[in-house]
Amino acid sequence: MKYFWRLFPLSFILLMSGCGMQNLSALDPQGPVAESQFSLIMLSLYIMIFVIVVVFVIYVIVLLRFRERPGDTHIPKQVHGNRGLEFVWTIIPIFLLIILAVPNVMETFTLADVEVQEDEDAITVKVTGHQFWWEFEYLDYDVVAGQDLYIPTDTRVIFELESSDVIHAFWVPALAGKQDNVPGITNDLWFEAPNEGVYRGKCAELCGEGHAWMDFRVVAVDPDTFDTWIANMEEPPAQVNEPQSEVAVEGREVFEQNCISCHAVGEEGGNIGPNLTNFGERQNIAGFIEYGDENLEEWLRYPQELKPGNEMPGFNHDTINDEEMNALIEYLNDLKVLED
Ligand code: HEC
Ligand SMILES: [Cu+2]
Repeated sequence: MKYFWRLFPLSFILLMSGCGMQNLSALDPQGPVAESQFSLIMLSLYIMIFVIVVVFVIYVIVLLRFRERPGDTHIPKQVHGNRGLEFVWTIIPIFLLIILAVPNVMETFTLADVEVQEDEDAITVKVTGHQFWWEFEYLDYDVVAGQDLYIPTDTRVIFELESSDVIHAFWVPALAGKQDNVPGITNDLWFEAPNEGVYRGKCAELCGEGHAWMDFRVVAVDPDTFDTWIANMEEPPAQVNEPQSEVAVEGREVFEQNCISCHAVGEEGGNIGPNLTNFGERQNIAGFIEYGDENLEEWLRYPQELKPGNEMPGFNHDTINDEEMNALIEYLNDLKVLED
């Protein structure tokens, strides 16, 4: 007990900071899907609070009124049962369950019916879960992106969820509930983001060693910016195709020798790892490491220590020396499609 009280403030703070974490909360719903799911959560919560209050009030009354008092030897009258009471405590829960079930079932069917959501402006994105990163293929365009999901605001985005290996789950708490990515099956989901901003997403199904770091970002931008983004991802601007500085040109060579079999930039490259066409605009490396030169070098040299079990090999000093590493990092930093 002593430890409980000592740990209490700590766990409380941890709990609260978890809730307040920017845009990673289902309790701060954005857009129609999250809002309707939130109202269902609140409906269930109110009903549960009502039940708890009623039960506790009756419990306390019974405790106080019917307890044994000193000197009182009276034995209450024995009864076999009470049909009226049993009727009441069967009917009330049935009634509460109906109040809970009707909107829940209706909303579940409405949200699951993705085809109804397909209007002219809707865009479709195929989301493939990989151990331990996310691939976003924009089916209306010729664009594949890794880790950062750019979407236009106030536009319906329909997702086709798939997996290349094990079961993952696509979850952006502020925008919608979670949905599984199952190998061999395509699951649907849709949502809409009313406001510009960054919404954090997570893999919500234990999928292996690196699962806890399988984070991604949803970047909601205004529709014009989105169009520019799409156009520039399809045909990257000069700085991506032809590195500007001498150092970056050297970096591009290092990239072509070591990385291009797994990573694409523009049209060229493999797809074992995330597409890096707009890597310079990430806020995180591999979904969870703060973006920066030192961290990037750390990732390129020791990816297995940072995210155990992921599919990227490390590059030691014999493979890529310090000078080549600096050039490579300069090249990667320049991979931007929205800003110069
Ligand atoms: C065998 C395939 C393979 C090779 C070769 C490879 N990578 Fe990777 N890389 C991956 C995979 C897979 C990931 C995703 C790791 C994860 O997050 O689980 C990744 C992730 C990354 C990331 C983080 C991407 C993001 O969106 O945040 C960067 C940056 C990166 N690699 C750069 C490089 C560079 C530079 C090279 C060459 C020096 C290289 N990689 C070579 C497979 C590879
Ligand atoms: Cu996963």
